[in-house]
Amino acid sequence: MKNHAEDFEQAIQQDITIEPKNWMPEAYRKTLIRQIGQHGHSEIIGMLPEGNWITRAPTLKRKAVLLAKVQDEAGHGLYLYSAAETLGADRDDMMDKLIAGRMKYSSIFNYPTLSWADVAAIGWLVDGAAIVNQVALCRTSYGPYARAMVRICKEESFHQRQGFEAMMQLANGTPEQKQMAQDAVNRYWWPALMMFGPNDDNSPNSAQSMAWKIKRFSNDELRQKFVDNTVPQVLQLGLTVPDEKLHFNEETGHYEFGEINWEEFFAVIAGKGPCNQERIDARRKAWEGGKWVRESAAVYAQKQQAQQQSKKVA
Ligand code: BYC
Repeated sequence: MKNHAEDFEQAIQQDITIEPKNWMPEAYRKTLIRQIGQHGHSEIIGMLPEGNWITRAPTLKRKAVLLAKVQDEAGHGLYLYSAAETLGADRDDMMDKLIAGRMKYSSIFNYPTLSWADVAAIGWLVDGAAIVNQVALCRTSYGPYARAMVRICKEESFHQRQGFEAMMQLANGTPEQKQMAQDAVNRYWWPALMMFGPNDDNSPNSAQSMAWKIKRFSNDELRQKFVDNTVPQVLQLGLTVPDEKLHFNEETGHYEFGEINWEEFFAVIAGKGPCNQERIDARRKAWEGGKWVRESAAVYAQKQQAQQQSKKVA
């Protein structure tokens, strides 16, 4: 009889998804809990910069759309936490680690939303970058993660389109509105590129995650795809990319771009970005403030269970 490790390897080679009840190497489980947990935290923390503009959206329509988008992100966080739980992770423990700075979330959400155009830029650029990464994750080797991604990607594409549409209105509006749109691109372009993680030769987790088919493409491959997709959109809006080195290479068919400020990236993921403290404080406040709700729900569930059991006995 073959051993578990061989069955696991064979499933990976044959693109058969790994399911919660299947045997898996401990390091595979840990890597997934790390990535899915961080991904869930990113969705939840990601509600904050945009949530900041719900009361100040310029029209009722924009407010309704933004409310729905922010609620979608909450839903994504919950699917992802559930997917992590299928691997034996504990939600309270993940939340404690986030608040204590022992679990990461996407660097992008540590930048402030200074104007309405930033909300449009997040929808267009940040959700746009997230889609490029997440479409690849629809084929990730762990079944519950791959299936969560399918629904998430559908919602993210709507987010991306509404962001582009909001940006288009600003770019075609008054000179002040166009300037606001350009300013948002100037501040969000590089952080959006950083979302894909460090360069391949500086990405400690990539080789193993690619071998296990958790990741299907490398950080640099996905970043390039995002740049190639997005530069024509910036040009279509009549805006510019804040990168003097950006140019199209006719031979390769790709845009070549300048060097990312890696010092800034590593400072942000080490907790030293412009809004890290504010984001964690907001999560801590929500987590502590919601304690009585979680406790009441648990007591209610226990009572319901006890009542059902006593009915069965009777
Ligand atoms: N930010 O070896 P590497 C959204 C960390 S939310 C922070 O390449 P890996 C949305 C990395 O974790 C979408 N940390 O790692 C929500 C690792 O540290 P640890 C969020 C980063 O895992 C609301 C170290 O750097 N998407 O769409 O192989 C509103 C070395 O990196 C970042 C996801 O979470 C970063 N940008 O690859 C709007 C996608 N980059 O853990 C929109 C799922 C790297 O060893 N995640 N690090 O301490 C992934 O695909 C992969 O985890 C990454 C990194 C490509 C991000």
